[in-house]
Amino acid sequence: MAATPPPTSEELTQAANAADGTQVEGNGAAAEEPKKKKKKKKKKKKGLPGDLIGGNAEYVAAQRAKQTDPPTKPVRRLFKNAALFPAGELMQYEDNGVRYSSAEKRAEERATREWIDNWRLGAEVHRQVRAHAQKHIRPGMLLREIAELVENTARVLIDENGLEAGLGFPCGVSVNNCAAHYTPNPDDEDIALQSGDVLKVDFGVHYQGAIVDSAWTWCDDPVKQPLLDAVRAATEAGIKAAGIDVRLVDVGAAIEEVMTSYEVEIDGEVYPVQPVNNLFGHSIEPYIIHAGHSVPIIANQTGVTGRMEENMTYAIETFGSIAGRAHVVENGDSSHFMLEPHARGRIGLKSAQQLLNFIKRTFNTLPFCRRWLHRAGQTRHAGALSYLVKNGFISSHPPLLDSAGSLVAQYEHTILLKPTCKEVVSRGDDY
Ligand code: HZT
Ligand code: MN
Ligand code: MN
Repeated sequence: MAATPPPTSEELTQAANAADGTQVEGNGAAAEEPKKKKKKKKKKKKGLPGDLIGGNAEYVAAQRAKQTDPPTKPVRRLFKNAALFPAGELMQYEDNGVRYSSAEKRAEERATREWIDNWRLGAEVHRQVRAHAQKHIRPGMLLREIAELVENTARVLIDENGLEAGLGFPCGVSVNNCAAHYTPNPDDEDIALQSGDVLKVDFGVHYQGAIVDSAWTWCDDPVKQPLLDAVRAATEAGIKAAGIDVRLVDVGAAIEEVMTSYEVEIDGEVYPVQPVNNLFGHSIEPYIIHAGHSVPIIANQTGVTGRMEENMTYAIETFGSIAGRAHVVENGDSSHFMLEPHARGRIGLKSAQQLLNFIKRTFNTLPFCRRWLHRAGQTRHAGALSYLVKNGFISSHPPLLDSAGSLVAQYEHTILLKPTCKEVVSRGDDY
């Protein structure tokens, strides 16, 4: 067999977003310029990844240019049809292109095409929302304002519609030694972002249950930039290591190796960057943010067995810590809550039964926060909610804190292990 060099990730993505007559036929690009050349040639290019790919790069740029500033247009309506939603970054598996050029695998992928489009739409919304947030976040803003800026923009761009389309989970705005799962509660004291803070913005959007979960770290202090660089590089290493049949422990090892190759010098003190040893990435299933498989971020995580699987979606997220224990504990009032779908039994409190009914109708199994209950008119939910948590109908997810004085950074992407190639669906030009 001729040894054709396998395409690089960049070539793959370019191929996917390349101007290609087969991709834009009878759709957006054609709509852009009225048909001058009628039926030029109806060649079915047997290109890779064939008909599985998103719209071409020029078309995508042109549709993005139609968004307003601030963004107000639902992203879905910027694109002529779902097949033209932009692809994420396509990465070949480490198999010398066997899956990539397999007709059987391409056929399997075609069967999941609609799901891939759902993720691509959520990802494009995520990119546009975070670009807007990144332009506006500055010291002095309240964490509540940041979370609401993100969530309000995301609601509009995903064209929120009941459980069909909406937010995937509350926008986390966790600062410094808080690694994750802080979002303001309705009655929380206001906290302003300060210069030098290490802020993790972690939010999700979903379309028909396909949740895009992605996060970045904001910090305006250049001295701490190596911490952010370390975690971003570690997340990239995890993405690169990920693949069908790859052992989860090997993903953790790749992440730890890269993360620990960095150090940060602050005031003459040198701090090694350490992965937080009890945080994980996770598999994602429709309407389920944590579907049961955990992706370690250290080499020798206890209890981790098993491999990544074909057609599964994973959130690859890493957390790096300096000047602390690199270990988080649950601390403080919860802001993140989720229905326990299998909980059974009698509810002996009428207000709790009513709140549970509301939660099932409104969020189903998607995580929610107290601010979202409040804005939906459930302003006096505190007693009923704590009853539901105490009795196992609702799980609570408190803020996750490393030791006082530590600084934690996070980067996260959602990736699809498609039959022919992996897609870093939430990839943007920012991270
Ligand atoms: C749980 C509850 C929520 C999932 C990860 C995560 C934000 O830490 C196994 C691995 C929202 C998300 C989650 F309300 N968590 N990603 N983005 N949080 S997790 C987890 O609980 S369980 C990771
Ligand atoms: Mn997340
Ligand atoms: Mn996650």
